[in-house]
Amino acid sequence: MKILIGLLCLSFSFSILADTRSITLVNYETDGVKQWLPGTVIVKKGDDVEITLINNTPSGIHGFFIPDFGVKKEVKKGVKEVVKFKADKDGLFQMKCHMHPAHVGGQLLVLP
Ligand SMILES: [Cu+2]
Repeated sequence: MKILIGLLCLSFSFSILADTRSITLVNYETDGVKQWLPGTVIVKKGDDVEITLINNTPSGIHGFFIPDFGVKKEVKKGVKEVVKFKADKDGLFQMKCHMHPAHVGGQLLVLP
């Protein structure tokens, strides 16, 4: 009986883990061009998404903003930040720095 309960708990844990997508993005700067890399994040609709952000640019603080999911975080150089959200709609969505518009662009693809 204990083995059966253990197996049930184990399979339940795996089912939770299967729905969580974790990824780390690093902000690099080359010749004045700043980019969160990888620049495209792909998840599935319904996933719990956890993105760790590391700012490695010499120019200092930059933002990470996904307007369609209400994600907005300022990331200081050398300070790791984590954002979490539920990918509750499918489509292609913009990721960008909200502090210095028109740079640090990227995209979030949520598969149906
Ligand atoms: Cu910026």
